[in-house]
Amino acid sequence: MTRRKGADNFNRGLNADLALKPRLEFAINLAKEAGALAAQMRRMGVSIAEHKSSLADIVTEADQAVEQLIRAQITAKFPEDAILGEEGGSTNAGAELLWVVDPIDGTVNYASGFAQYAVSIAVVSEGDTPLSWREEIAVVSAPELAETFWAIRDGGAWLGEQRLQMPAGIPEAGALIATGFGYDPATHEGDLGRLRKIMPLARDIRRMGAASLDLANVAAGRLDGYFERGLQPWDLAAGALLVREAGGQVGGYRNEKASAKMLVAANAALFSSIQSRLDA
Ligand code: LIP
Repeated sequence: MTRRKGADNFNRGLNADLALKPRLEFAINLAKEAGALAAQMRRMGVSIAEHKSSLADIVTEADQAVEQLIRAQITAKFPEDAILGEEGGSTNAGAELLWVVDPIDGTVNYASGFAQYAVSIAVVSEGDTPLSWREEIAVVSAPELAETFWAIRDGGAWLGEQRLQMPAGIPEAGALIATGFGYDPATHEGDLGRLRKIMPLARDIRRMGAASLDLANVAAGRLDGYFERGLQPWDLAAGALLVREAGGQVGGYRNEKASAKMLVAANAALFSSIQSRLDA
């Protein structure tokens, strides 16, 4: 019964575009396989391979190995598609469909031994930046939380076989809101100033360190909202579709799209309140 239910959910979760159906099933299985590799490498002990924008901005051997696995499998299965990944840049630019990959989102959590990290894979069309693309498929898989979120445009957002639908309104006790801070200490004063503006809306704040899981938790109704400046395209691509397909809104500052400049995700009421306060 479970298998039939799962298959029904899967088919119900597909939109009309049949080019996406094989990519969705493939992406879900690939994200789970990649997550298992990340978890296995951590059990064996991983080291920091390099530092990027600052001493705090790390890349582990697992980030590199997991992205290599993901790239190799996408290229083998869908050689006509393009890939944009956190560690390997972009390939096959100009293709109709672009895979946007964060091999381990929440790298600092991963390196520190926390379970809050995820493999984030999205397929987008019509552009190669968050300001131009349209998200088609999303998978966020957290191996050590045993949760895989997925979505397809116009086909809903799902946690495994459970359809996700965000609650409306702002809780009377205040909203549970997540945020994050960049690796560059020079940005912290501004980030804290924006947090100060949002705090009157919140019952409490969470800083969990993985944007894709913050967005997945908004889609699942565990968080009421999330905002963060400085996100990379691969941090937000999959999670943004999860939130929209669960009935939420994703954007940047008022009348702007989500980008490194700002991302805001919440239901309509809280989304508007957060944007108003950020503009103040
Ligand atoms: C992380 C994001 C997180 C942000 C961190 C970092 P990474 O991505 O998921 O929301 O606060 O600064 O950018 O580097 O772990 O892929």
